[in-house]
Amino acid sequence: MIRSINTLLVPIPTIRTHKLACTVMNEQVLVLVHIQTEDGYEGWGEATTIGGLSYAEESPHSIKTNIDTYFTPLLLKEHPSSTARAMQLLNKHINGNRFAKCAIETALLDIEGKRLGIPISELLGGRVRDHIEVAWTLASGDTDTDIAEAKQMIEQKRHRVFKLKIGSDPIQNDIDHVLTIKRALTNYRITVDVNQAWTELEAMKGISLLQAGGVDLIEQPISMRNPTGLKRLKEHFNVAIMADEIVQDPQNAFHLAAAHCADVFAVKINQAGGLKAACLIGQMAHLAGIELYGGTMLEGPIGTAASAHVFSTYPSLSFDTELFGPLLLTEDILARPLNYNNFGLEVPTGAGLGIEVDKERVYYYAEHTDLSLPKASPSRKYDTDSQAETL
Ligand code: MUC
Ligand code: MG
Repeated sequence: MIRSINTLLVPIPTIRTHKLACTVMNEQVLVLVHIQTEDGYEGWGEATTIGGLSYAEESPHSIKTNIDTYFTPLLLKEHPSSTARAMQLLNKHINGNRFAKCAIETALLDIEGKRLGIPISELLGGRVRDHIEVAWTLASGDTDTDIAEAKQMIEQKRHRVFKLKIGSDPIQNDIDHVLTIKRALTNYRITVDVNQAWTELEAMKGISLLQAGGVDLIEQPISMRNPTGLKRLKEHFNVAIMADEIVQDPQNAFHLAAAHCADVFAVKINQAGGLKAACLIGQMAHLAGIELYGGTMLEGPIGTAASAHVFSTYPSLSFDTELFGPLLLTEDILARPLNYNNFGLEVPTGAGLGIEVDKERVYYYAEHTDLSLPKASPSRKYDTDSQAETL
């Protein structure tokens, strides 16, 4: 039986400025859920998002408020006897709130795995890989700094796939930036993430230049509200077009997969609404012949470990992952860090998430930081509603 559910906001500075089309980050606010049971088990989950409300519809503050006000009383009143029943209860009584649901499900699966003595990957159907390749995102905002950073990562055998965040500058400047980096790293896979910043017409121009320059993958170039535009781009270009923000819960992913709106799906556990939902999306995409990529909301080690368990079960993961979130942070919250080596991450093998959270440190950070005012300032230069379209 669940005894307590605590939701903690833990702000951690990033190792450098991280610039996306929708926000500029100098810290990441981890949203952590800590569940304890009457019989002495405890589990952890994470619902971290990017840039307050600039990326998704749930913010760190709304996630905490909604868990404390709605999720916790419901779970403590009904006492569901398993993770599956708990999620069914939450889905029946609570609309949306996929990030919050993901954190609760992760913590409950962590407990279930510990109780049974098996890793979460095995509760999700079983892993088919123990090591997953991890891309690094170059987003310092400066081309030379990005090239130096990439070369250092290659030398350290940390990463050999690089994703560039573009979309906040004029298209030609972005293209020059990307192609300069591609020329400096000719033998390495270079991808770009536009985070919805282009119109379809801008995307036609931008992608043709990126394709000609040898870029390997284009992520979410246009609004998430324009699925048929994404399909048109996918059909027009040979370079792989990846859907990210547009891939949300399994039902919406089903429609996207059935309509073949993209070559690749980036799956994120929070965006999907949980670990089982993320597994379902992966299986569905695979059946529809869509390639898979393991995405991140720049979570810390808890969400990253949970994601690794999910991605370890995918029948194929041909575009690898970007589970580098913990490496972007100046502080760790685990007693022993996740094991990054040989250009990737080892999927933890211990019971549950297979990690040990440094509880004292996490509670100390949560209690000693003033988070009364959001720090990120949204800066979208486009209006997603103007391109609205229903699937
Ligand atoms: C996104 O849009 O994919 C992933 C890497 C990164 O730098 O930002 C995230 C979000
Ligand atoms: Mg993306």
